[in-house]
Amino acid sequence: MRRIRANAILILTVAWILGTFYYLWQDSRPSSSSSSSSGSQLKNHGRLEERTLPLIVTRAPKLEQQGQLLGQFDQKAFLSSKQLKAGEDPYREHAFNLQESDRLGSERTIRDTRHYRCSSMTFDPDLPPTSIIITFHNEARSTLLRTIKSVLMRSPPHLIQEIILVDDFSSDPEDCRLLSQIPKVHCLRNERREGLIRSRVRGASAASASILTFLDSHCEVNTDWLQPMIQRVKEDHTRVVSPIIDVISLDNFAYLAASADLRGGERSHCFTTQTHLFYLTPVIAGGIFVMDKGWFNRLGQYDTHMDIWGGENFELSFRVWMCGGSLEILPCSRVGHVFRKRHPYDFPEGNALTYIKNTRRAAEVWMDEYKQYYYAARPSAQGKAFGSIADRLALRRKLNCNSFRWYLENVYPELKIPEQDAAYSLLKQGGLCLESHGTDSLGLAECKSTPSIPASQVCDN
Ligand code: LR7
Ligand code: MN
Repeated sequence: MRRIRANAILILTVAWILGTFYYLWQDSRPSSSSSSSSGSQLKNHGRLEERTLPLIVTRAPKLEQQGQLLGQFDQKAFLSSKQLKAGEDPYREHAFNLQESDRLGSERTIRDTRHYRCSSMTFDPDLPPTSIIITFHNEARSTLLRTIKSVLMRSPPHLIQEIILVDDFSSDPEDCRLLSQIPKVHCLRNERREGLIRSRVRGASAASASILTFLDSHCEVNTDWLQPMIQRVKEDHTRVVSPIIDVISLDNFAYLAASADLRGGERSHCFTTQTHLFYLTPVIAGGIFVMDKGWFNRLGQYDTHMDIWGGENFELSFRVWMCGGSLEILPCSRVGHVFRKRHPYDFPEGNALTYIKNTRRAAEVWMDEYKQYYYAARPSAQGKAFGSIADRLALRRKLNCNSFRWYLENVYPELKIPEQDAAYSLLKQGGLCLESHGTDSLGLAECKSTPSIPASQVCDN
């Protein structure tokens, strides 16, 4: 009798140990370094942790599929005819390590950086297709081709209506011509340098799908990046949605997961709708987003008097919110981007003047009496030319948009005003701030000031 009892206890103990192991294994399966055990219930808490799937990678398509992906396009010839010469500085031309990028070739597997629960999301079977718009000026061939191939490889084919490249008067017209040989890819070449803002408007006008997707020319999209964004825009065409932007190292091209808490402007609201999780954000980084084409046009596309680079993301962000739309970041959508420390291309009017012109236009049209904080943060902008804004003011009246005060009170109540650094924090892109480097250059750098919102407030409603 005693022996039976001892056996029973032994069996129960073993079962309990096995059960505990199984439970722990289940819970930590996708996790490499989970710090909290309570916050993992995405459905209950709406909070994402940095849990990733180290063993599951996004697979490259098999060789036979590649032929179909690229059609007549000869990628070997395309890449090999323009490689770094021995002894050349690999950073000189593109402000990233070209040698490393070329070494990677036209594609690679990358880690699926999403929260593991994202992989069980479901989407409408009848999502509408999108036109992908990529503008580029003297982009490296290997990064540009990886951007295009990642889209073709990691998107459901029926969702890609076309990829529209806009070659912003790059030195070598062959890039544009050759890439057009890839099925679904069209390339429009500007006859003069226009800058990314007018180039995007040109691409958007040529798009035949009802949904527009903008990408920089040195990105790699990750697993199932597109469906969450198209789903949200399909449900409400006034939503403008962005992915979480992962970092591709400019030195070794490692693909690094960004924190799921990183969002434009520090807005701290996170919501779940059954399975679809999103953050509202006051500002988007600006390069990677999905927007309904009709809504893009109705809202006035972009301010086409802005040149080359900069400021258009603030202008678009203010306009979307103030004129009846919303901005979201979707943590289940991930896209990698090569962040650089300097611009590798020239600004015909100079870097600083161009940036001031663009941001002055945004401030003058949209910021009302709060533009004083912009000028306080950037005194050198006073008196600099910014052209006529009559058309944009007329657009604002026609669309009957809300005031900037409304935007601050309703979209960004966390922003402290009128502190001296208020405008400074308005000019932030995620964790990056605008900084001046010397007299004639502006760039994005890690913010020196700490954000005004404590991290603990992030996304725990
Ligand atoms: O004259 C130009 N013509 C162009 O077509 C200058 C640039 N470009 C292209 C360029 O090839 C690239 O594809 O425009 C794109 C953006 O230029 P980058 O990559 O040199 O600059 P960036 O990465 O700093 O760009 C960020 O800020 C810009 C401000 O105008 C735009 O909003 C970009 O879209 C934006 N990029 C992103 O948001 C990507 C994610 C970064 C984050 C967070
Ligand atoms: Mn970029």
